[in-house]
Formats: sequence, C-alpha cells, structure tokens
Amino acid sequence: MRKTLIEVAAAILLTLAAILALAPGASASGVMITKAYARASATPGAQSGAAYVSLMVHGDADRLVAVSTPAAKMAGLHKSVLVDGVVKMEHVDAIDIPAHGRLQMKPGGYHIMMMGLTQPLKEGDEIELTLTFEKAGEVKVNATVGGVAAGMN
Ligand SMILES: [Cu+2]
Repeated sequence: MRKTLIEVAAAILLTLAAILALAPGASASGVMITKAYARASATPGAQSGAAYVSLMVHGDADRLVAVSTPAAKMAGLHKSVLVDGVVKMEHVDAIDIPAHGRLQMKPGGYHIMMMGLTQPLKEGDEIELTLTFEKAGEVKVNATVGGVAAGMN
C-alpha cells in the first residue's frame, strides 16, 4: 500500500516535471532567438551600450514591445537612421515581426539601447536580456559581450 502511494506520487511528480520542462522551449512562445550579443564599452566611464538579437517567429505575427536587462538602469528599442548624411538613433515603441518572419538587429539598424550601465561591458561577459512580446510574452536570453565593434563584420 505504502509503495503504491509512493509510486503514484512519483508518477505525478514526473508528469509535472515533464510539463514544466516543456514549457520554455515549447511553441507557447513562438519566438526563437538565434543570436544575441552586445558591444564592449569603449571607455571605462561608458554610460550606455548596445545589444543586438536575431530571432525567428514560428507561427503568427508578433510584436516586440519592451526590453530590459539587469546590466543597465534602462533599456529601450532604438533604430539608427541616416538623416542628412548623419547617423542618428531613434526610439521605437515596438518592432513588428511578420508571421514566420525574422528580425535581425545589427549596427546601423535596430538595436537594444542600454542606458545607465551598472558597470562597463567587458568582452567575454554575458548579460541577460528580457524581451517582451505581445503574444509570446517574456523571452530571456543571455547575450555575449563581443568587441567594441562587434557585429560590423
Ligand atoms: Cu541607440
């Protein structure tokens, strides 16, 4: 009798563990991050930094609406644009990704702007990014800090 109870309890626990294990990778979140990196700070006093992610949306169109990171006080979505021959950065409220589409952030395009770095970004470090999507919800990813010009090649 006792053994049976233990077996039942174990079976329930295994089932729960299986459900929990499936949850993050499952297509409940239809977003797959394919690349994530940040640029090292060029100077020790740097207050801001940039990170870039590439991702694919499996399924319906989605919208990236917010970003955050423990590496900075504030993070936001930016886009670099050319205005009269000068590169300027614009804040964007959200980035739409079409059904089965991709988003590739890169220098000169969309990026994650981090303002108020808690410490300078050093090459080889990892920073956690949390991306919030309208449908997929929060997706966390670790971005590796590359060189000061990472992403240019
Ligand atoms: Cu920016």
